[in-house]
Amino acid sequence: MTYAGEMQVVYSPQHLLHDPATEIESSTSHSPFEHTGRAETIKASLLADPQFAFRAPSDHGVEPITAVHDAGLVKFLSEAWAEYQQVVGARREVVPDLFYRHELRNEMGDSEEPESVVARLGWWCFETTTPLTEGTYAAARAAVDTALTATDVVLGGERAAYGLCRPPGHHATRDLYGGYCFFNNAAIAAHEIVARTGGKVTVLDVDYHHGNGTQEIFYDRDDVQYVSLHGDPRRAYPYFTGHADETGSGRGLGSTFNVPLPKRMADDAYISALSTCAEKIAAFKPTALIVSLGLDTFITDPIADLAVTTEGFARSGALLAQLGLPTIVLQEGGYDVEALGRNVHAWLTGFSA
Ligand code: OKP
Ligand code: ZN
Repeated sequence: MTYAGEMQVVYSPQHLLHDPATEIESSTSHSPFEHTGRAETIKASLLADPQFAFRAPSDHGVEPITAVHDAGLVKFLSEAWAEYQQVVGARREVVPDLFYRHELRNEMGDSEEPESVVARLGWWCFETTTPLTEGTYAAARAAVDTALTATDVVLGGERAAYGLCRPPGHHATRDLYGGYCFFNNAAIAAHEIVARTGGKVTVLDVDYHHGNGTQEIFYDRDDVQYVSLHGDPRRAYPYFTGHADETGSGRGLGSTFNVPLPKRMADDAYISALSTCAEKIAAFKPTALIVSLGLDTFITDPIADLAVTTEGFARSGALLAQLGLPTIVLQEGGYDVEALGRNVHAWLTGFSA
């Protein structure tokens, strides 16, 4: 049976393979905010509504990933956990001890990728909250396949599709993983659309945290617009990017648009900021829209400080549907797990109504 307004949802149980028990954050080790229960509660919420039709992702191989990321990052993530077990010892989670910073080699030129797995962790990762576990690589590959399968659905003519990506992607840069992200699912999908269709694409990032990775990947390009509204980096992770004066470089000048938001911003002010973003998107005239959907702007999110409600999410979806663009919605953050399924459902239902 099909329903009017039915939306395809791409989901894979492979995300369960990325299952860290601890995260090192705020100088403590605690149970991770980004855990398997997040995707499972979203799955349950959408499965309960016959308007959503589930399908599994198909294998798209590694090439769409290396079109966006350094092949060395992919190779490292595919082998690091196992190598660490041999070289350092049996560990459930693998986390870097040190990070390569260019200033270590001021006046000496850059070094090459080191050999030691300990050193390579610090070469490819930028922070401590993103542990590698035994199944992390398989899960991260499945998240990319999820994004690319949702992309296939929309390129095949559907108005919209939702990819239940986990782990998320928007903090992963061309060369670095971190911020709970390994491969940049949204950037890989955006590049794939440009490569396959020649059309321009917008990535609209509504996660509470600035998508530094997506911004970095497309910063000098004029065929992919990056628009983000997020907690002001003066107080919010990832701190070093997301300021309003970051607008792109070279050919890409003007195709990055950042809207830093103040603490406790609630629905009306948030929707007004979102409609400014919608105007920027309309002016760019993309052929498709990718939404990096983070629900951590929610009023009771444990790691953020905005005050958007479930109703605000429904209004957000409805506002963006008015752009009339083929739209791929990809899951990013959202850590109030009790409300997460309801909030994703509200956003997607608002879009489809
Ligand atoms: C990933 B996504 C703040 C914890 C920060 C990393 C946050 C990654 C967010 N106390 N840890 O953008 O939702
Ligand atoms: Zn986030």
